[in-house]
Amino acid sequence: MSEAGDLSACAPHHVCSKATSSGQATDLSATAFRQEEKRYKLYKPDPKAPKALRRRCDTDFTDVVDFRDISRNTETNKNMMRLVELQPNSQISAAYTFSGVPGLLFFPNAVCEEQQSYWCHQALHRFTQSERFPNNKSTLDANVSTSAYDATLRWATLGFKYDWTNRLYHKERWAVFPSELNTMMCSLVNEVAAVTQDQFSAAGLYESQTAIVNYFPVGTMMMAHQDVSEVCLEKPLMSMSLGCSCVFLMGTEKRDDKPFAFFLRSGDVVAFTGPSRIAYHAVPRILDDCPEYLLLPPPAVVAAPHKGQQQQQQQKPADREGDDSAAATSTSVINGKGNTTSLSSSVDVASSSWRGHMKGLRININVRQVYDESCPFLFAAEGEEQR
Ligand SMILES: O=C(O)CCC(=O)C(=O)O
Repeated sequence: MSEAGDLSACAPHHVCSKATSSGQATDLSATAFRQEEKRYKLYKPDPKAPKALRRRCDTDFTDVVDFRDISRNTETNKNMMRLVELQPNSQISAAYTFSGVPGLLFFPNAVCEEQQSYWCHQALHRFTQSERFPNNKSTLDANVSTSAYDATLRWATLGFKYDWTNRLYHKERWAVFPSELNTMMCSLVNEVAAVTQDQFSAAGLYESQTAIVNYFPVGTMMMAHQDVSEVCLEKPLMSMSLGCSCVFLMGTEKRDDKPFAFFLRSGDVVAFTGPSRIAYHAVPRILDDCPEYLLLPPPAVVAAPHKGQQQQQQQKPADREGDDSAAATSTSVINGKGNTTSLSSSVDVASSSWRGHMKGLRININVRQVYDESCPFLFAAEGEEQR
C-alpha cells in the first residue's frame, strides 16, 4: 500500500496531515512514528516474495507493553509502569500510569464480561442505526465477508455531531449520548481524580459528550493522528476496547518522537490526559484473538448424544442469550471488587446475532468531553434521539 493509501485509512475526525505546523511537506515514511507503524502492521504474506521479505510477516511483539500480564514485559517496560494508588473503597482492581507516556492511564480489564457483551451488542445493533446516530460507514453486512487484508474501517458517532469538513462541533447538532456510558466513564474518572503521577490529571467536572465508535476488522489500521477538535482538551479522553486485542501506539506531539506500543485487550479502558491528550497515536495492528465469551458458541458436537445430554446441548445457545438479557437489565459497570452502578436498558438484547460479527473484530468506543460546561440535554429520553 502506498503512503497516501495508508493515510487515507484515517477517520476524518482526526488531524492527520502530511504537512508540519510550519506548512512544510514532510516525508512521513521517515518519521519515527511511521517506522513503528510499519513494525507492527499486518503484512500480507506473498508466497512469491524472497524469503528475507517474507520474514517481515513475523512481527516481534517483545517490546509491546502488556498490563494484563506484567511478568511478560521487558525489564525496561516494567520499570516504566507505575501502579496507581486507588481510593480505599475503589471498585476497580488496578490502574497504571506509564512514565514513557506522561498523562496516559490504563485500567486493565476494567469492564466485566457481561458488560463487554452489552457494549458489543449496543455497538453492533444500536449505534449502527444511522437514523438514530449520525454514522459514517457503520453498516455491517453479515453476508459479505472481507479478507483480513482488504477490510474496511468503519465508525459511528454518539452525542455531539462532528462537522467533518470544518473539523469542529456545533452545539445545536447532537444525537443522544447513552447515559450509562457517561455513568461508567464518570465513575472511572472519579476513581483516579486525585492522581497526579506521571502528569496524569482528571480533576474537576467530567462529562462524556461525544463518542466515536470504531469497528476494526483484522487487517485494518488507524494511522497516526491527534484528536484536538474538542474545545476542552483538559478533560480526559476515555477509550474502551472490546473484542480482538490491538497494538496501540502513543507518542508525543511530534511524529519524530518514537511512540511506545501497548496491547489493548477486551475490557481495557485507557484515559488520555495532560500531554497524551494531544499526542499522536495510532492502531497499526488488530490481533485475531476475540475472547470466546463474545463469540457464538461452537457448533454442537456431531456424536449422537443420549437423551438427557441432547436436552442440555440444545439449551446452550439459549443460556448464552439469557446472559445477554441479564446484562442489559441489571449489571455492574466496572469489573472489580464489588457492586457499582447498575445499568438498565429498554433495548431488546435477547438476540445474540451480534456475536456472529465478533470473530476477527475489535470495537473501540472513545469518549470525549467537548465543552467545559455540562450539557444535560445530551442524555435525553429515547424518543428525542437526534437534533
Ligand atoms: O482504537 C483506539 O484504541 C483508538 C481510536 C482513536 O484513536 C480515535 O478514534 O481517535
